[in-house]
Amino acid sequence: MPDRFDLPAGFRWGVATAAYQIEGAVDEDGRGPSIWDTFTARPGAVRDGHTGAVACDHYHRWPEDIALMRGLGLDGYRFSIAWPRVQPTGAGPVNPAGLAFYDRLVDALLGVGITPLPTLFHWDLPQALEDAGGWLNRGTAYRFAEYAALVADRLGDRVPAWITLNEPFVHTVYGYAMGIHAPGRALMLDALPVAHHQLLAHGLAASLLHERGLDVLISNNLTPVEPASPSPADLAAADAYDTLHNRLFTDPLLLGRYPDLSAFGTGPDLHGAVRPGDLDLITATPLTGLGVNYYNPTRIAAPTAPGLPFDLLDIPDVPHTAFGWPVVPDGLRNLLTGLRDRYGTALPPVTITENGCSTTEDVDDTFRIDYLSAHLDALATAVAEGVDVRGYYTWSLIDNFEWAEGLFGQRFGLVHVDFATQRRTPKASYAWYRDLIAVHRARCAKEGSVTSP
Ligand code: IFM
Repeated sequence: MPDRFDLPAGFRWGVATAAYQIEGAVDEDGRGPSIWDTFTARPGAVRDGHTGAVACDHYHRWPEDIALMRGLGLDGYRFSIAWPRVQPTGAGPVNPAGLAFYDRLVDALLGVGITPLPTLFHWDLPQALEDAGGWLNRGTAYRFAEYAALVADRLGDRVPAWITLNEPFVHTVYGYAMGIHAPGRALMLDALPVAHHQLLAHGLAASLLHERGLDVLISNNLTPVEPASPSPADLAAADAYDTLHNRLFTDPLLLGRYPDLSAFGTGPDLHGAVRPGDLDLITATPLTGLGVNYYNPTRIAAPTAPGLPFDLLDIPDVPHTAFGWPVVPDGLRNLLTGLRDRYGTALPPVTITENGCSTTEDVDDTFRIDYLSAHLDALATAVAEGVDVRGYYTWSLIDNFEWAEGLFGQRFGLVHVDFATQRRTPKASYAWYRDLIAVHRARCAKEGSVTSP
């Protein structure tokens, strides 16, 4: 069986974070309010009333965090840019102090040999845009493209590749359908236009990035779906869930059409959101890469109550993370080979833009090391089976603000953060990841020197 050391030469190693989860400094240097500032102020919305107002104080402590990344020997760092820092109301001219923060960050990363991989939207929509309808408003897609161009004009001379959106599935479902993330709208299936407007935003921004000679990716949370049994009812339910979680976003991006959404009570116009020509805009710029965020597979059964066309089940008899997510490393291999089988030559090279696990306060951090090593071995197997995967960014560099779960319960970091003192302490998985990267590189260099003339 191939293992992580068999990943190809040139494979890129990284870590990932997101602005609202680490930066803090929500009132500094002209940043405008985001939907997460509003949502976290809502009583009961976030565990223990936590907010991202300080989070990891990365806005001030970024040199220390870059030193931690340098210690890992990374190739790349995936972070997100806070739209409300750059355009406080989501429209109009740049806030120079906000953009300057990312300018300094990019230069400092490049100074230590780490390639920046920014995500333009990781859920922190400017509140002013939400007040105008948020992602239910088609105009937000056009505002996003303007923002993307402003940022690319400033950083594109040093940043070669860009991720437009992070996990539009999660933002649509948690933020607008169920209301457990910002902006806290519980619209259920009436949230479907949010999916289309995000894809439109991706397409519009991708063209502008491409015009500037930049590479474009999009990251979504994908899950292999397993039916609870081979019964026709469970198979149909699994197919419906797969359509919603995976194909709703990936089919338009790669095939230029929406999947059959009749199980969700809509045709291919997503409740009238899709206008003629939109799918051409979404696919106008071929993706340089598909960002895949993988955490766990999903087991699905036929619904036991009216409403949605599926029930979600737990996967028993496997370890579970602190979040209760089942740990199934081979799910990553299934997901990747499944993408290859479904999309064939339409599938661009894949980058794993998130993978990791939450624990509570760690002692020896063995759980995380086991999780990461098993997932990387599964990834190497998928690569050996022919899937083109170019890199792996583990979630996350440091413990951070885990959305509705707040600060303390779900720790995803290679580095522990004491949120009272902001002291960073590398965990055992930090040393493990550092050593893995070094050994993999050394092996590739040695093999290269044997085979080169
Ligand atoms: O913390 C999140 C991240 O913001 C998006 N992907 C999943 C992670 C863990 O829940």
